[in-house]
Amino acid sequence: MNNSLRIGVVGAGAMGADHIDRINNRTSGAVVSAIIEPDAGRAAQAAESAPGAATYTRIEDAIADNAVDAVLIAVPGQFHEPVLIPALEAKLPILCEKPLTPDSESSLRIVELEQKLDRPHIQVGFMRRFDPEYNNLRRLVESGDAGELVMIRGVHRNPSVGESYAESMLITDSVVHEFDVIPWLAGSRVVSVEVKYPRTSSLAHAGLREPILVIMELENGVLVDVEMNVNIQFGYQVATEAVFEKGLARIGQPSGIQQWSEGRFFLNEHTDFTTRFAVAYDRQIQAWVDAIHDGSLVAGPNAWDGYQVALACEAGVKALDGGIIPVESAPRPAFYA
Ligand code: ISE
Repeated sequence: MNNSLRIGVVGAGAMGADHIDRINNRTSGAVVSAIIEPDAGRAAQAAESAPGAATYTRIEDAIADNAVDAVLIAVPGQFHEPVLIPALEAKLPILCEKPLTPDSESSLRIVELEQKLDRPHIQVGFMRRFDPEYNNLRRLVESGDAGELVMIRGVHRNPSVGESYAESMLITDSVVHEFDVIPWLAGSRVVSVEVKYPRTSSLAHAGLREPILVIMELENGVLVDVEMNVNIQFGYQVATEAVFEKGLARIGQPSGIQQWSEGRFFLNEHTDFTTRFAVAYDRQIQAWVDAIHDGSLVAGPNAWDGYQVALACEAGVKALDGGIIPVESAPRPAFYA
């Protein structure tokens, strides 16, 4: 492999276009060599921002042409498996946007297929693990300086969502991130999920009962609550308070220039996830590219983590109808140690 890793980006929607820009303009050691996108208009538009990249409608053709050294999958989750399979069969390193696949059965199929290779090849795009504040909080948990972690209180707030955002997406599209990052922070897996409903926001469209409060119990006894709110209007906010035996830690608070003007005090808040997690996205892709260059191939959440998240999401979707739903899993195979 030469110094410039040739990446094929599958899907040239908003996320794919964002990754193409990131790879070509803010990542060292990599270039977008192919755009795989069935929509001709989108493909042409994306190609303009990726000089020299070939366009394909099928991943199989890019592989057959030997046009890619690695694959970044940014199509919607229901289309991941048909891309993951040929990419794995070609033994290519893969970064797959979340979720790995939409359900645990298909995620398990991917995990089983991947285990036929010599080592993990799939990194899942849970970018929060690359956010500097999450990194600091994890270091605090691991250090034990504040004593044992006892509880995690989280908020995940989006300004608004479109009519196509179905109720199950509160879990599968949004809380999916907490199902990855919380076990990683706390060093323990989710064993049960419960959902509670406060008053429903009148701003939620018909058929969407939200906000919700998601309660997770971790295997080590840490209790977690997450307010999931997709119509908060004022901006985008993902914040966490960790309660330790000897104190608290908070991340995700608004920061930056403080401004006093016309009898008011201002501190800007984010308006969407692309700015809130801009640094995390850049660091995630750079870490992945570096891992491919050094042969470790994966520098973050792997396919087993993606499978664990799929199991938690299934429990979460069931919990939308009430009850405390257990999350059961086989132990992590040594392959993913
Ligand atoms: C979106 O798909 C994301 O992944 C964002 O990080 C999340 O905050 C949002 O709720 C999802 O819809």
